[in-house]
Amino acid sequence: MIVFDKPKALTDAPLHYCPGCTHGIIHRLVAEAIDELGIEGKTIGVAPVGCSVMAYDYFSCDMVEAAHGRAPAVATGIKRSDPSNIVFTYQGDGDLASIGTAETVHAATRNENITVIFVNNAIYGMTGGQMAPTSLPGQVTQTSPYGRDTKLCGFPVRVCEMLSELEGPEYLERVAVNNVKNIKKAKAAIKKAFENQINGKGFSLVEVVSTCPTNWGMTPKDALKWVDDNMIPYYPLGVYKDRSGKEEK
Ligand SMILES: Cc1ncc(C[n+]2csc(CCOP(=O)(O)OP(=O)(O)O)c2C)c(N)n1
Ligand code: SF4
Repeated sequence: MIVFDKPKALTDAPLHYCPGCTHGIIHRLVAEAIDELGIEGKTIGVAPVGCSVMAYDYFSCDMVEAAHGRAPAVATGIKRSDPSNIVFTYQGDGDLASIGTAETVHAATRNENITVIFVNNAIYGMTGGQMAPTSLPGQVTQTSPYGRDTKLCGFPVRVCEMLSELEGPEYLERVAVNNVKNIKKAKAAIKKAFENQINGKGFSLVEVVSTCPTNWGMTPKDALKWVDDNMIPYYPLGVYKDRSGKEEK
């Protein structure tokens, strides 16, 4: 009897992520939601530029590759051309909160009926660990070797808080995947973000606080602790907007 298996919405391709990187966990949660909601045949994902650029090899649904940061605009086109499609984007923080800020804000304010999975690991992973808009004050990166100086580089962008000021979006929640309890909450949030789209409710974004042990210069275990000690205090978990559920932080 098989008690644990790969979700059907993931292909058999081995993931290329570094040891301890939580992109893989987030892929799995998205795939489980697709399986459980029975939407694989009509789901289209939009892959970003970043470490998860090859998401098109990992999800077994149809996938489209967007130019860096443009995934919400591409998803808008796919969804509007045939609203029976279930469309999700999967984006890192460099992709969504830096080069793609405009697309993110405008898709949210239009309340586009899409699902956005936003992976915040506080750094540019793929290109070798440069400072991201989400890098923490004082965080050492390749481009802030003495730590992020907020006088020089400004403060980190808190995407859920920023978007919650807009009237448009239906649902914004920040979750983490650094322990079992958080993974279970992340799964529920991701599933809800897809359910909202199925029910025609509109723009649903789940920010997942993630790890990059390679560019943080840590062991996988220390990276999970760093999420608790540094990321979550700066990026508090919770629901930031839920227009139908009326549950707001
Ligand atoms: C137009 C354009 N500008 C810059 C790049 C270089 N680039 C590739 S990935 C990336 C950052 C990705 O970081 P993030 O979105 O945080 O994802 P991660 O790799 O951390 O998962 C950058 C700047 C590019 N590919 N295209
Ligand atoms: S560089 Fe960072 S984000 Fe990219 S796969 Fe490795 S650990 Fe994950």
